[in-house]
Amino acid sequence: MGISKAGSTGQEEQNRTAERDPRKAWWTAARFGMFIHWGLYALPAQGEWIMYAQKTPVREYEKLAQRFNPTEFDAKAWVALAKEAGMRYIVITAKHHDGFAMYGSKADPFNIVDATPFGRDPLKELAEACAEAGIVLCFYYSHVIDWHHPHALHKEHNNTWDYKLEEKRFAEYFEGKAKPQLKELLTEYGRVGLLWFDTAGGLSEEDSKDIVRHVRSLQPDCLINSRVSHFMGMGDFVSKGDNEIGMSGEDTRPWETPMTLNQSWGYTTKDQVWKTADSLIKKLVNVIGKGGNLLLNVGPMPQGTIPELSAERLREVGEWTGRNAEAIYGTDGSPFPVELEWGALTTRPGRVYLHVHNDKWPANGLRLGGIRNRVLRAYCLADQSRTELEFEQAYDEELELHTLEIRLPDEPADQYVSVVALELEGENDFDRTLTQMPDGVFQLEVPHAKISLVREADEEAGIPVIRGAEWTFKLVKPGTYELLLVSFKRHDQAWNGLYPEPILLESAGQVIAVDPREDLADSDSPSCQHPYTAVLSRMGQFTWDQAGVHTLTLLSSRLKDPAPKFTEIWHADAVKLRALRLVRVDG
Ligand code: H79
Repeated sequence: MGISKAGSTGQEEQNRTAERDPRKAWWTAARFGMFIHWGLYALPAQGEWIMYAQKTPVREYEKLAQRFNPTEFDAKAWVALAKEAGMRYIVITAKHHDGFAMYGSKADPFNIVDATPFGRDPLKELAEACAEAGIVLCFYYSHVIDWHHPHALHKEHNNTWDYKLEEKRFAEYFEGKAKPQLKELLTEYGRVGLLWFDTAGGLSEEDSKDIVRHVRSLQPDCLINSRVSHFMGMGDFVSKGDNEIGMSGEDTRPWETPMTLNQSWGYTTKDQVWKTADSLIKKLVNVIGKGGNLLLNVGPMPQGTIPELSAERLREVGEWTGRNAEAIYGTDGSPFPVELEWGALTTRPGRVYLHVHNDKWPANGLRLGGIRNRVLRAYCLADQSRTELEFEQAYDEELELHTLEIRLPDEPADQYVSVVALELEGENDFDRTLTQMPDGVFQLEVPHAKISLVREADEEAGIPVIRGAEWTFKLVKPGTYELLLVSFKRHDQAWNGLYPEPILLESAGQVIAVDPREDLADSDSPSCQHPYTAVLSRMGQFTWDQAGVHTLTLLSSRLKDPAPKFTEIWHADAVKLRALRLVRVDG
């Protein structure tokens, strides 16, 4: 019996090849970084979009600089906190959308050295502190949006209260400010690990390529994120949407999730919705288990310190990353194309690490499919005496199924997430096909389906394009399953109308057509956070009498073009169709 590879294996191969790219190796091994949003906007303390939200005239906004005097800024303390959290790189806003340079720029006097009483260059100080501590320094640079410069032009978010759109000459901004400032950043601060661009809406393909060439000519090893352009495939790695965690197998290139600790980037007194250390660790392992990086944000205060509520969370995360470093840095994501209900999985040659959520701690042992190697030893990483855990391996010839059953200790060994390390004999050998795990729910993720066009859009009639997702999967436990559609819904959207037509499901001669409802909220999903909520819709039931390979198709206009030409991250989708979850109803 064989099983088609459902499109996933090729992508994973490419991921591993990319990780071997020596330019990117430091970054893919680093896994965890600190994002810092700091600028004049820290003073009004309502986030980095305040100038735009309040249409503050440039001359007014500039007055903030006269009051910006972060005398408590201590680069070494920030770098020490990043290090303590287990973060291996820092990305700081050298210039955000407000156009204010947080370093001494000769290209534009609207900068921290020339326009504030502070007069120091925090990026210089950070560069020194980072070099000393072995942290890689990187810069965020808003290359298209600039509300201060009269000629900056974005597709959507422009300063239209001071300047007239029709009088803008983009080249004057691009050649006169953006490129010269990038040159300063790439020539006066030593090695820059990566440049983190944002919101490229409206930037032509030619200008996007020009920026990439510009960066490469100054520091060839400096990595560039995909948001340098809204044309697909540019840069060295994929930035997921803000606070978006990638799905298993979704990206063929290395990727990173930029994420907030609360619900904001720049310092704000309004937002006190903080993620707990528990949920941050679960999100971190969810990301690295899919092969991604996590870039976790802090928004320092106007006097130059990182808010204590942020710092205390990062220190708590750091205790965990310190104990579990072996299961984090330099690892690969899971070879198995499924979300694991109990947590996440990472690997390195000769090792598999099971990141088990303590609140899902399996009392009767943990069962896992797909490891073909003989397991030599199993133990909890947090257990300093490395007490060996009992385990058993089995092989089902008919199903070609390798299973491992581990007897876990009665109590979790670590805080929040406990890592079980497995030592393998020989070279890692995993079954990467889409196969049901022996325990828990089975989720068919959209990136692991073959997507095809079912019906073209009829724009006149207002009918959207319908696509089909076809999964080929190996079912291990035959029986009747409840089918749950997994969607991420944007917080500001009403459910009605998000799915414009019924969803059609078909497998083994069974057909269901249902308008998905907002039946259950999945508040426990580590891969979903504000501004999205995970929603489950009950679609009905299918029965499969036989174990083995089956196919299931899903038809919806919400299935996206698998090879789009553009990304439009500044327009986050109202709803994201993520997966179909199969829950066995008969025990
Ligand atoms: O730097 C952070 C954001 O400021 C930036 N990306 C992260 C890393 C970002 N730029 N644009 N966007 C995010 C999307 C813009 C969303 C908007 Fe709005 C919706 C702009 C206006 C309405 C969010 C809500 C910002 C202001 C109100």
